[in-house]
Amino acid sequence: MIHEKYYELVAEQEKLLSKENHLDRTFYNGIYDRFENPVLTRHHVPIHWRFDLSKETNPLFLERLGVNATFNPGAIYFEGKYYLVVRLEGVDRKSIFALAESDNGVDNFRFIDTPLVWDDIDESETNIYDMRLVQHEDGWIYGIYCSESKDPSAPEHDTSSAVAQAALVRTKDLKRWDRLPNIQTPSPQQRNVVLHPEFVDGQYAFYTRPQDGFIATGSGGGIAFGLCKDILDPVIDQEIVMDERRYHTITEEKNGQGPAPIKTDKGWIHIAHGVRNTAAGLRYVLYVLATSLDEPNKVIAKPGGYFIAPFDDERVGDVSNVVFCNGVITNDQGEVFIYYASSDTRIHVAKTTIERLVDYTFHTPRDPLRSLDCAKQRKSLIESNRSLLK
Ligand code: M1P
Repeated sequence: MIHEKYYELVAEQEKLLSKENHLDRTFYNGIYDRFENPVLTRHHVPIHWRFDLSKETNPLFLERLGVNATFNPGAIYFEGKYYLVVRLEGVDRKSIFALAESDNGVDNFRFIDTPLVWDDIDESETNIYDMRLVQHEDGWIYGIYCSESKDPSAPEHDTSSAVAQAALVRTKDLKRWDRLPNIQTPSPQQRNVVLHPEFVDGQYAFYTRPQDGFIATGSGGGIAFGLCKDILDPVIDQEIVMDERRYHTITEEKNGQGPAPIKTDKGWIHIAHGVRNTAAGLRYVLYVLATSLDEPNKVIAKPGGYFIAPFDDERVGDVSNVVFCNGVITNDQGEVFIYYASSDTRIHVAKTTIERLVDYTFHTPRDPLRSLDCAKQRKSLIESNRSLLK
């Protein structure tokens, strides 16, 4: 027999799930729109994913498997719907992947089926997160995610050192997933590995992020690019940095590719994250760059500064002052839905168009890298505007 409290909670939750999400009219930059509400929070997770509904085994109706956060989703437009593969973090700190769907991409997202599972080929794998979903021209949908294990070389008293690797799964229907071997690179640690959607020189192409340590990239210089002949034995022999991190910029501490790049007439547009250190800890923002259509590792445009930064309430959460994006969807009308998480806690959408994104990418001035040059850059904007305002 189902506990009566279940129906009360479902009715209450339905008000949240069916709530329309409207544009946030208090925000304007012309580049993208924000929405009033997050698209997914832990409160959207179905009641029957958290509670034992039986009155016999759960007479007090206690939550048995709580959820701490929903964030960093991979995204794909599939058979007319917007899908997110969400990083769902339990109260036990482990992240799992859960599929949510929506008809319009901005509201009414609902978790469906059950969390995703596949063959368990690596006993040491402890945590999994941040999936990039890529519809590749070979016909498969690939999911590349971070697979984290305890560092086997850490001394016994060290219970926090970890090793991050890039794991690979693929599917044709978002239901059945095949696990492929982990991607091997020359780097001791990897996160933010992303598959390019097209073959390059007849090979699979990946954006990687070489790093020496689990948190700090060490000698890892930025977002890199590498090729792999066989996706069933994914080995990348060489990683060449294409977008380096840099002193006194938004990428001073580290950076990483976000979702797979968006193809436009002008070039591949990449959304990435940049990290700098502050007295209050790391600050994560999103930035944009474009690479050449023929050479997707050749940067041809890079607007200065950040594209999206933590805004108002987004600043606060489990890991405050963070925005992170690993999912974007472009629909047939040229609308672009950028799914980003704030402070490792909840998921938002920002909406733009290919036209606006191209304009932003190719016409926003680069970072001049020095304060006096920044002052001259702004002075020249003001002076040309003054002549119009006269
Ligand atoms: O806590 C902020 C982010 O930290 C990591 O980002 P990066 O891979 O750039 O080091 C990831 O753990 C990411 O999931 C998280 O949002």
